[in-house]
Amino acid sequence: MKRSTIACVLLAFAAFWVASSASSNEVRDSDAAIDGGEFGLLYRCGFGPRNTVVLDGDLNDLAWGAAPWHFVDHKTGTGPAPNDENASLQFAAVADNEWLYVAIDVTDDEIQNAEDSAGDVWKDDSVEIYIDADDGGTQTYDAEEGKWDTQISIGAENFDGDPEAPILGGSGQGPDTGTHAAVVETATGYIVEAAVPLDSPGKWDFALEDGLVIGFNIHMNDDDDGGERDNKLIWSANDVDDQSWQNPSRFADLEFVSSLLAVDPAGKAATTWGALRR
Ligand SMILES: [Ca+2]
Ligand SMILES: [Ca+2]
Ligand SMILES: [Ca+2]
Ligand SMILES: [Ca+2]
Repeated sequence: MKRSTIACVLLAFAAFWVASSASSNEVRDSDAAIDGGEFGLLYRCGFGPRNTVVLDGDLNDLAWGAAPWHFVDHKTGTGPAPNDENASLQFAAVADNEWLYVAIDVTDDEIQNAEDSAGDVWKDDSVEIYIDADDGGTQTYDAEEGKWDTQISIGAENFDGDPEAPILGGSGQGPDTGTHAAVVETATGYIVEAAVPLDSPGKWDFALEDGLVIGFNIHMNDDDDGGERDNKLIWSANDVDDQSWQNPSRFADLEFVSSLLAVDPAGKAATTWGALRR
């Protein structure tokens, strides 16, 4: 084989590798000391008193840097997009003593956030966080304290809004869960930085401990040209028919794992997550 031919073949392989690796679902453990779980089935969420996150749409919080991230590519869901630049996301979750924080870093090429609001925001650019308080996995939503199921919809209509009073939608009284959220536009899409209260009166009151499991899912709605939704991405591998909004058996799981951010001796910055038991 000529050298130029070999070079061409290598280039083709490299291009294929880059293309395929840029669009594959994966769990990114990064600096996390805890195992990140299993894509589409389990997210392992570190909890500890130092995990407090500032809701400002900036993901420079120490807790985000140490959390595992799950990357959802453009093909995963009931409405696949043409490529990751058009629609994809990565998310992470951490908890302190009061809140379950969820960060969703969305890649979206065209923002549509002015046509639909709150309960109809699934037709515009938006994300959805799902909680099944007892991991009951029932076929319909429970509306009983401790077993509560909910869908919390957060749209790009919240750009630069008040994080303590976001416009929310969702079934199972999602807007009444007490969830806060900051939503900001980025060069490649938008970021949602949300906080779901661990105590939502009448719905749930989580006492976090190692191994506590709740039902959990993340969705992304993508509208690029106005009107109806164009793409729908779904993290949970159980949700093959976009039924999470009314069927908790489609959710995956979130497991709480005790983890303290370890502070370096100078006390300036957390450098890693120590698997320190309290
Ligand atoms: Ca932040
Ligand atoms: Ca898009
Ligand atoms: Ca339930
Ligand atoms: Ca869009």
